[in-house]
Amino acid sequence: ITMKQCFFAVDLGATSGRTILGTFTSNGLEMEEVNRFPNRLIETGGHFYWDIYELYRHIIEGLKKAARMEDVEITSIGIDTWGVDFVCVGRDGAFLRLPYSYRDPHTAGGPDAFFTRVPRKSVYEWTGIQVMNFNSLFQMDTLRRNHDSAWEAADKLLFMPDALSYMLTGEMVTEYTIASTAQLVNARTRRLEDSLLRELGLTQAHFGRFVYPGEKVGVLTPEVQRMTGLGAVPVIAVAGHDTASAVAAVPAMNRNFAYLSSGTWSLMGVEADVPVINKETENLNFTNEGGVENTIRLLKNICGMWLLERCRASWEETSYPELIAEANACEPFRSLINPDDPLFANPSDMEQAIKTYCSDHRQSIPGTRGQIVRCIFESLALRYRQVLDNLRSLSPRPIEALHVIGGGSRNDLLNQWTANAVGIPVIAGPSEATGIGNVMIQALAAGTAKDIASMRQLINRSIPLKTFLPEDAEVWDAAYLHFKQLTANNS
Ligand code: LRH
Repeated sequence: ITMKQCFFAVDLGATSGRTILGTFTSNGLEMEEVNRFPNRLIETGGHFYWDIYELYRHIIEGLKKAARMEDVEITSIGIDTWGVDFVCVGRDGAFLRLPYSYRDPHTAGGPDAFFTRVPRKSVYEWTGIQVMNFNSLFQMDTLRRNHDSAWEAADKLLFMPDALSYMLTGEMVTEYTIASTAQLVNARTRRLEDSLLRELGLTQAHFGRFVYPGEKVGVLTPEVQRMTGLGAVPVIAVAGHDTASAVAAVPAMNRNFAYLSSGTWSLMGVEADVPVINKETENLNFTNEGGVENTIRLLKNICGMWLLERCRASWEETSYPELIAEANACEPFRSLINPDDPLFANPSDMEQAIKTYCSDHRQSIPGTRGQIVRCIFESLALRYRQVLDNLRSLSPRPIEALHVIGGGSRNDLLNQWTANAVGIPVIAGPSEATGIGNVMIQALAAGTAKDIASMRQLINRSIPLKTFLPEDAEVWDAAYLHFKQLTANNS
């Protein structure tokens, strides 16, 4: 048999994870899922954690399965995860506690506490990162203020993708994209910002070797080799931040586009060559995250499918097609929410939180499942318009199309409503953009691929995409006016 040269991508989101084999053939890029597993918040003792050991076990299972495939040769492995969370590592190299989840409320008020010591303006000028309670900067400062025992004993801090790469290789790195979204990187020097580290009582020595996407972390430890049946396969630091990996895989033929990476979060933005840090981006609270090939992702976090994921959990995980059909059958624009209202950050009952919001804002209260889902989708589409309008004035380039990528791009109804709301064509797919971006960086590292632009064209040719053209402009314009009133005073 001829062996297929495969790249093994580990892609972990806040609600699910998967491992994928990617390979280049004459037909373009082929992706095959190896295993898929849930990722859950664990609530105990008043806190929310992630089970990193369970995630590691699933990765080992995936590697074992891939090792047994007869025609597969694994060239390298790359890991990307959701942003901002990290593990404290002790002097003996062991993890000190399960990592806190960014949904843990302990960071409430964290930014303001930090800004009493360092002006908000300086923090934004250095990092260009959107201020959110859960940014690692504020998580770390919260642990410091609380004299958290794991924090006080920590010798090293490893972000999620780097921590998992460490479990596989024994090597500690700090990868640029994941450190950037943490709000610890200076957007211009592209290194950890010492003035911020100092305020946290840290130095560069508290972090692993600083690497950029495409650099090698190390090779599988003898322990992992024994468990999986693989050899000394290299682990590559891909774009460790899932959003950076996803945006690398936008199948755009030119650069006049905006993207919407649609998963638990909706990340909407444009690609820039240099950070866009000014009064306007600061006031609108836009972020400048470090991306691949020296690009900057000028974007905004929008609460995304989290709203629906949480409702679904209390609806016995009713299938998406069923919920979408129910929403489609309901009356339009009956009630709207601001998806980014703090009420929705981590409520114990999402359905109730949506009802409460509607009642507080003197609107009809959605009663049925379809009404709830319709309210979520219409509100998201209108929020996308609001953010895209802002982006138009901030973007260095014209925006001619919106690329929707990630799991949420499979939702035809929401894609159509998004097109209606934003008034430009929506191009949907690939739904596995994050995994594809992960594979792309590994292929670049291996020399199999030339650059991101040519890879994007290859994806465009090898993956079926769907285009949605705007309709019903008047109805959506009217709804948008209503939405703007509802969300006045929010950015
Ligand atoms: C999306 C994401 C996003 C972060 C959030 C914590 O998965 O990485 O970019 O802001 O998770």
